[in-house]
Amino acid sequence: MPAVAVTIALVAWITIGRRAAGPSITQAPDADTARAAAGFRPTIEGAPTAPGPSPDGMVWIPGGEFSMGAAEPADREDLVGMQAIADSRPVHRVAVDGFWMDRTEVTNDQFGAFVEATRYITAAERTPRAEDFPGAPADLLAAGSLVFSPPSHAVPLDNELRWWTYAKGANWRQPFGTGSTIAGKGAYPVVHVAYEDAEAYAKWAGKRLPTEAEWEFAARGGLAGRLYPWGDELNPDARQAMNRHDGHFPHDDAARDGFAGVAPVGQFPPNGYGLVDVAGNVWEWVSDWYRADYYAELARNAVTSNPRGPSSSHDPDEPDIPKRVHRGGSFLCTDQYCSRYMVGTRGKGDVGTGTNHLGFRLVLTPTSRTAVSSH
Ligand SMILES: [Ca+2]
Repeated sequence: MPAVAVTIALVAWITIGRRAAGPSITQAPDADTARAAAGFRPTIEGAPTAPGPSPDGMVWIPGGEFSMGAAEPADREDLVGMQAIADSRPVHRVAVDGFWMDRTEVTNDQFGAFVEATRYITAAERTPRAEDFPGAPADLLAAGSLVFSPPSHAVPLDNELRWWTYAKGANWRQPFGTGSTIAGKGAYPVVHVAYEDAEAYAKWAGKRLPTEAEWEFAARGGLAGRLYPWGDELNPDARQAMNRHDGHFPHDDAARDGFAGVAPVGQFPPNGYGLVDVAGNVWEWVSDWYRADYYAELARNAVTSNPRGPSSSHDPDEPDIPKRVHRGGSFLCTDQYCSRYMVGTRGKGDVGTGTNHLGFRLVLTPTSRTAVSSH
């Protein structure tokens, strides 16, 4: 297999994440007892009042102390799933300072303003260099990105390349490849952003990517130990609460949540802090390096204050690929394959790679407030 193809295959595996929990996750009759047994204790919120008016498009996250991570699901049938979210355990106690967070994922309109102001060129728009892929045929060295391209029929779920394609010309402006467009999609989350692209946008905006702990504290919305940002029911009150893959994965998305594929931001109710789409729609970059054993390290502390992630990346499955953490799941997550829209679970990805289900949102700490521009 040519180097580029190998890279694409690896990237696909990384980006999609390994399959997660099983078909149904049930709560014990006494959910509070089950949560306590799993190590969850109540969230203790910090500063409930923001130290000033919230910047446009941001909401105040009070910070405080909370239990971070995911319990082992009660349904043990899917052992692959259990293993896949083992990196979200043990549940451990973390404290974070208060901060503002973007209410939505960064949109195409917002990213477009950044590109217009800076002429920034994203990683997916750059032609791969031959020296980085020795031996690769020249025609494979084309700028592009990974696009979800579902088959027309059911397929075994053991090879992600059955539904991921490296599409030439795919980038944030052309999310499905050469000839596609984001016209009329300004309110959709920007996708096909590598980590460096998200950092470049953050620098321009005077903000930063959240740490993984900040992201989870914010996404939990003040609740403790719940499966989802809104509670424990996948479809509370028989309504869809997020944009996910809703049908038989990967070929049939019934779109009962209203969307097959990515949705404009903010189509579902906000969580307790006013954040939308912290479950589903698109994955979100956070600033922590990924290590599968990081939570075990933190669990040695009674409480860890403002953790910023390990000093380097290490994924035992692919130790040579530097990865940072993804959070929140995407429109491709389903209880049949990757249920990591569950708020305590983690994703991971090669820092150099975006896809059409990966975006980001930013945060701002009060001490950095003066750095915020008027974008
Ligand atoms: Ca959907």
